[in-house]
Amino acid sequence: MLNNYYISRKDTITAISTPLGTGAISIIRISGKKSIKIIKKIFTKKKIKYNKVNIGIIYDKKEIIDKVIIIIYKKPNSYTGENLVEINCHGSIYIQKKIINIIIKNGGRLAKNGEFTFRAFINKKIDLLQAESIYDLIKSENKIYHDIAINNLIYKKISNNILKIQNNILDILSYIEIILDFSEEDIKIDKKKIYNKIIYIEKKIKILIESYNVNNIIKEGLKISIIGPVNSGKSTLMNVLIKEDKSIISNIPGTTRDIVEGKIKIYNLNINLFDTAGIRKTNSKIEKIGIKKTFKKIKDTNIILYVFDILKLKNYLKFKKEIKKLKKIIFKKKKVLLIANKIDKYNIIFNKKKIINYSIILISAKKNKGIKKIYKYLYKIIPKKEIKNNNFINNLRHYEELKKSLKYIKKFKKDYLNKIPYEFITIDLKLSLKHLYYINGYNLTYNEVLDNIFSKFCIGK
Ligand SMILES: Nc1nc2c(ncn2[C@@H]2O[C@H](COP(=O)(O)OP(=O)(O)OP(=O)(O)O)[C@@H](O)[C@H]2O)c(=O)[nH]1
Ligand SMILES: [Mg+2]
Repeated sequence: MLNNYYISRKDTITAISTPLGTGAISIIRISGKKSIKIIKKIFTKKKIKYNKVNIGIIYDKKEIIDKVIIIIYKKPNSYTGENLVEINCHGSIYIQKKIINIIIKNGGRLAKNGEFTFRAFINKKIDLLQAESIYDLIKSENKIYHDIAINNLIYKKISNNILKIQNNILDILSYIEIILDFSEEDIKIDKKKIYNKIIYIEKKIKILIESYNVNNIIKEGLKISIIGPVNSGKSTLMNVLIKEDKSIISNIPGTTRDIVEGKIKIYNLNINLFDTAGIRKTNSKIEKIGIKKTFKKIKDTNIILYVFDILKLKNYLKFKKEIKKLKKIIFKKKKVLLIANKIDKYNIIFNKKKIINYSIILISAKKNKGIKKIYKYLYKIIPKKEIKNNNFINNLRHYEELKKSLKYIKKFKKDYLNKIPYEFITIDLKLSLKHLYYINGYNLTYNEVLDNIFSKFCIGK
């Protein structure tokens, strides 16, 4: 149901902006046209200075309610972009409620959830991404979440990216408009210029979409599955990596059944390792369950460490075929590192660095040889730059909108290359733009999306 923030945006709103309860002080806000008039009615001081601290008494008719400090921010230089009053009163619940009641009696209305921030957005003080990051900031409980919110709110990293893409789409649209206004003979159409812009837009959107992964990695840690045939040394490797004797090791094939978890840190990033049941055909009911668990786990991981006996490389062509098959049924699009284990046991020379696009390294888990190469590989694939700059999409809603935007850009590109007349294909360009507007809120008419976003906030924000 719509909260109708938009319809009632001319009202003067008020709310307690600090948590409701007893505290040393409490802050009450009033925003809107009548806010200054209301405060003048209930506050003793005749001469109130703007943007300065004013100390005085709040009265209800003749009854003294509290000695307070008020600050008046004149529009547009306030949080909401409207005339805004902040009352710092003592934090008794009685005082807080009383002051709110007096304000309402004098023409204010109780604000709805997030209505102050909604006004900031509608008055163009902040864009939608910033509004959402204010919510994230309030909710942030640790440094990571705090940093992400600050980056969107203060540095506007994602906002700026989105804006750039939008401007490029607008460029193409206006160029096409000119083309349509004139006949083709009258102007020289720079087809290359349009095409380059399309490619640029597509690339930029794709980068943003992919960056959503970084968000998951930072929040949930990097998930790595150690998989491979039975007895290949997966559990041995796991224990070496976590420097702990956690997973049971034995020369009996099919030792590991339940998934064993271990944690390490690389580049200050949490890495969750999962030692899994070796994959083979088996009649054991329990082992079968273990193998099923392995397959399920793989789906949920970012990286696969595929451990196998180096002996397998003796018959390279056969092994390559095996990997091809694994790629099709298990690896799919995941990042995979091939790990040939037990170099201490078998003397096999192998010089290739890759097998069908997968990096391969040679180690001995038992003798702790070559383990550094695994760390090196992991370090290399961690998106360090994005993590360092906190430059990534962290909101599922934005991610979904970007995917929609990309879909239309792709469609436009295809039709453009197929020389379908401009007047028929600009619609896709406009749709692509529309979904980007849904992210930063530009040119957005009031709708349920906005309602959902702001109603998540608490009252008083
Ligand atoms: N020589 C040698 N033996 C190893 C090496 N790594 C593991 N092994 C031995 O290989 C056997 C199997 O090791 P595990 O780590 O249990 O192998 P796994 O892949 O976890 O086996 P499952 O859990 O049964 O699938 C054990 O006897 C290990 O000591 C290695 O680098 N060199
Ligand atoms: Mg094992």
